[in-house]
Amino acid sequence: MNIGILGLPYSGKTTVVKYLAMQSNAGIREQNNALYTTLTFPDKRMEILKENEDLIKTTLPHFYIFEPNGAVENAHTLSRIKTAQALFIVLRNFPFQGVDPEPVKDFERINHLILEKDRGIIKKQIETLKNSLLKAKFKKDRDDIEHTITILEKMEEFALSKPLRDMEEIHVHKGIYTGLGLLSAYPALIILSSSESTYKQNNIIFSLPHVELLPDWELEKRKLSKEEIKEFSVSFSLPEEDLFYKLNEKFWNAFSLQVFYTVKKEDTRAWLISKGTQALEASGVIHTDIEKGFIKAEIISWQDYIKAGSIARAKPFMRLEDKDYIMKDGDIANFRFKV
Ligand SMILES: Nc1nc2c(ncn2[C@@H]2O[C@H](COP(=O)(O)OP(=O)(O)O)[C@@H](O)[C@H]2O)c(=O)[nH]1
Ligand SMILES: [Mg+2]
Repeated sequence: MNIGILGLPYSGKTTVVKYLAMQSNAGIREQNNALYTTLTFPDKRMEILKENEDLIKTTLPHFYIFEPNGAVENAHTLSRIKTAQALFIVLRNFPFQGVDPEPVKDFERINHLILEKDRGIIKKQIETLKNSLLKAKFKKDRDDIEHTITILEKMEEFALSKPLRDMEEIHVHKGIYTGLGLLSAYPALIILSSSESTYKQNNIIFSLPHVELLPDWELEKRKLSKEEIKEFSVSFSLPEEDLFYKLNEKFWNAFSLQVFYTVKKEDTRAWLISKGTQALEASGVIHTDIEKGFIKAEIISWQDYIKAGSIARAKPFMRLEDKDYIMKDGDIANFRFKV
């Protein structure tokens, strides 16, 4: 999954990229005028599985993070960020060159820029479609185009006042908004980038989920001794523990994601799916052949696994589920299929 980093210039985006890279023990790459890194989260359930089942190799989901180099409204930035499936919106909450932070105002500015851009894209697309309507020979094609125009007109109106992600049933039109790169529809999480002087100073409310982090401080911390960290933390009322866990807590709900596990000694994996995904689609995340030949899903819920303490002892709790079973977070799955 790709996550694009969006924010005003000097809001701390690159610092966030470095911070996420450090947390995930990943490198940073610069290519095509963008910075790239990989984000992974510690997974307590995987730790438990590893211990209980004596696993040799485990794999967690990777999130590909990229920061296009350029201003939000810049065409390059927008065409690049369009390829993301979700956004981190970085807001400056540290004084920079004598300028006090105004994260709420910055957020409004970003929203405004994105909405304006979205309306422009929609308008242009409606024009294009109206032209092709004149040329379409078959009724079926004309109906399809007219249907899309109706949706776009609704979007255009909605985007006059609110981001498209607030529109009812917007997920149904995912093909449209990702195709056109209508960023106000993309799921987003705010990273409030704070410093020692602003951390937890004000209770800021946003219309999106947000997490307050100390990216610069935590990068600095790596260079300090335990005593220095302690001294600094006390004098500036900063948390001694790393705040990365907060991102982990917010992330999954903000993007409506969860995992299921497939357990094999040599190769145990956590697979990324959206909340509400059915067993059939989940099986296809592993391999399309499994989806094509799907028979049943053998499911052990995470709660049952914990009660039993091992896969072997959890066998009596195993349920056989059909294609339309809605996967639960942490399910341990084995899909029966024919080739
Ligand atoms: N005090 C402080 N400075 C920061 C913080 N994050 C970034 N900076 C500084 O702000 C400037 C811009 O940061 P950068 O990450 O390059 O921002 P970008 O332009 O959004 O990528 C740099 O000089 C950083 O060192 C922070 O949390 N606290
Ligand atoms: Mg940068």
